[in-house]
Amino acid sequence: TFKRCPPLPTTSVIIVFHNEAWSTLLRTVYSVLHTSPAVLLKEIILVDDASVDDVLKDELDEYLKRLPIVRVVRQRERKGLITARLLGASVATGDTLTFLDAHCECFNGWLEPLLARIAENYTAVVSPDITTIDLNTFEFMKPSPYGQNHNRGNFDWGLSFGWESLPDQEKRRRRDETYPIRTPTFAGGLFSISKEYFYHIGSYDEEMEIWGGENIEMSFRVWQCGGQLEILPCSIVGHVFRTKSPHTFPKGTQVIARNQVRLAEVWMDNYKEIFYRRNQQAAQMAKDRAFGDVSRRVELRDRLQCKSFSWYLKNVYPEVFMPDLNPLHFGSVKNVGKDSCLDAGENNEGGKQLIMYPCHGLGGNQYFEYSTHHEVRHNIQKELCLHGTEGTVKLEDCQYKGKSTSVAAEQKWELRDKQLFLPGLDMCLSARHEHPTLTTCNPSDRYQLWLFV
Ligand code: UD2
Ligand code: MN
Repeated sequence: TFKRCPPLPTTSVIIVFHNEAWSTLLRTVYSVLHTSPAVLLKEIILVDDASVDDVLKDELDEYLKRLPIVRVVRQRERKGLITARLLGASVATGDTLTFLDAHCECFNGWLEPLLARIAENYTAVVSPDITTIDLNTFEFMKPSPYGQNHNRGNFDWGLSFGWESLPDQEKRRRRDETYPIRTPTFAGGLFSISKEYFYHIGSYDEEMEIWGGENIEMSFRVWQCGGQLEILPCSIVGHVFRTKSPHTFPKGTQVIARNQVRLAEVWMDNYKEIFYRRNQQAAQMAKDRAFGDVSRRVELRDRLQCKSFSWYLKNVYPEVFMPDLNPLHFGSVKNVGKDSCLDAGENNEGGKQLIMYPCHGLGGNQYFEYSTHHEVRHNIQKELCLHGTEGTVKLEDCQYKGKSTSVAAEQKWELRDKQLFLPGLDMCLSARHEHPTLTTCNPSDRYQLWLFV
């Protein structure tokens, strides 16, 4: 077949910001101007989400008079990046929309691959390969020669976004280094989409507030409703990744959980329960129906005849780890003698001892499941199991990984009159010391009694 070069669509670059530093904001703007062919760049729209920094008001307007292709629109009230992006989109005149965070640097040649892919496939929602701008030196990490260790986006059952390397199946599917990478989720800040398709597919949930969750919502929605989410390795943009959020949350950080509940209610079917078990705050909101009205989003899902969440898992993210839909017990594991809870401790990705910590009832590091295979699993980002050896107890990768594997003796616990008994070693879990340990079973020792609460 003979393929013709498609004419590339134009784009409106939309950059939302709240109290962004002048230097990083202008660096983003100039990098777009210096790298985008004039015929493709319709405009740059800066959306001010009610910044309070004075320089971002008159001084910015004054400065931008010299760059007529750049305009500023302002959201009067601080409502967050989701409605700010919607405001930007509503005034955009390009064929496509290209969203960027306000602390990026576009690398030479970044734009054309994004637009070419949309020209080829109207339903493709495409992200550049995002490289790091150093948080301290603001140095742009030059991309390694194309084709090395690409990452794609995933999510965990706490509904946080994460990166992972490509599974073998995806590596095999890509015929060469220019090939789009299919990604289960995207980071959400840097992407291009046909403007018409953006609205067709439901733009954003405009009742989501401030920050968070909208990228996972859009990821599920695009895939379930017939689109494709891709990372294009030939397009490179740098981004300043921060270690903690610099934003204020006028209504508190529970808006993040609220955004997540909204997306879980609309897109995740029964799988939402897996999330709720891991986030008690979200579970409570769902129970009290304190997440606003989602009926219009449900209507959208019906109207577009979107597929189920189980279709998404099976076809888009078959590598996902699937916790039990119905574990025997779940929640926090409270020790009777110590009146505190089993806790994974900070950043325990396996290999570390656990701690005892006051029960906070939020899930997270204190979330455990007693699986149908009698493991005690801590499984939010990874499948970690309570692993007992002579003396110490740690979290380790679960040995049981499905059909052709079996549960290791070190990870198989019996719940016996509130004792967590490890038959393989004939010992019981105890909270008598700083870290949970294994000791000789003694049913009258209250430090050996545990409750799932
Ligand atoms: C990531 C995304 C970000 C967004 C977020 C989840 C990338 C590289 N970044 O976090 O785009 O999808 O996940 O919600 O994909 N902002 C406002 N109003 C606010 C808060 C933020 O306008 O109330 C602006 C902010 O100035 C920035 C953009 O929104 O330009 C994204 O915020 P961020 O940079 O703090 O998010 P990030 O990169 O941690
Ligand atoms: Mn950012």
